[in-house]
Amino acid sequence: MTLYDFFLSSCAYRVRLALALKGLSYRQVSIDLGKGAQFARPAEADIGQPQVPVLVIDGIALQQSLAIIECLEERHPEPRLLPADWQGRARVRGIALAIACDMQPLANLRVSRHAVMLAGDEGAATAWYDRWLSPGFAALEAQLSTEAETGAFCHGEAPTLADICLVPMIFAAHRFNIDLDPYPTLTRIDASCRRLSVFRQAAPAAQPDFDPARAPAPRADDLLEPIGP
Ligand SMILES: N[C@@H](CCC(=O)N[C@@H](CS)C(=O)NCC(=O)O)C(=O)O
Repeated sequence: MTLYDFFLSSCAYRVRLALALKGLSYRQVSIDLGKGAQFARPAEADIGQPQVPVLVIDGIALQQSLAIIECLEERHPEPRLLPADWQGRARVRGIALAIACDMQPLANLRVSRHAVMLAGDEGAATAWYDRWLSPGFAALEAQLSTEAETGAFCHGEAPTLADICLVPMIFAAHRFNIDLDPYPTLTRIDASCRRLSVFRQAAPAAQPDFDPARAPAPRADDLLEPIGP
């Protein structure tokens, strides 16, 4: 398998997490979004919109992180990324889609660049991210802090597709200097995930194309020893 990836891409981070949780190895090809490489992807990855991730399996290019992860779940069912019960699957997919459909698209590079262009002010990006991401985090915090299904992770005691979407969205928020203090449940879950070795493996800082000069400063818990296999 080949993953067309970029260390700062939160959507590619989702796919890296799914691959790591399932113990699948792959070849990474970096598409530097900051340098416009998404507009000149190699032919085998040239599918859909000019973006990452693209995962190529047996010569077939797959697009859209959630569709890619569902495909991995079908081909490699264990460990499960979706609960066994339909109610749990609906809840996990609901959390994942709240992030993937209602939050991340508004923080995408081409969208924020357009907002900056219309405002004529580089500083407008921060206000833009805050305007669109904070209400999404607030809604998730209200849900996850009150529902009995929330455990150490978004849904119970093992990571699911919901955590796979949450952790990269919090990474992006940290990068965009969004205040995360109002969301203690989300930051607790994010911290539990990021202590796991398997999450560390997929983290931006562990990628071959990682560039510290373009990455946000590490968080204090990034410096703690990872736990688990
Ligand atoms: N819905 C897509 C979104 C993919 C996406 O937005 N990718 C971003 C990086 S996170 C990208 O490649 N952006 C390039 C650009 O905006 O020019 C998915 O989940 O895969």
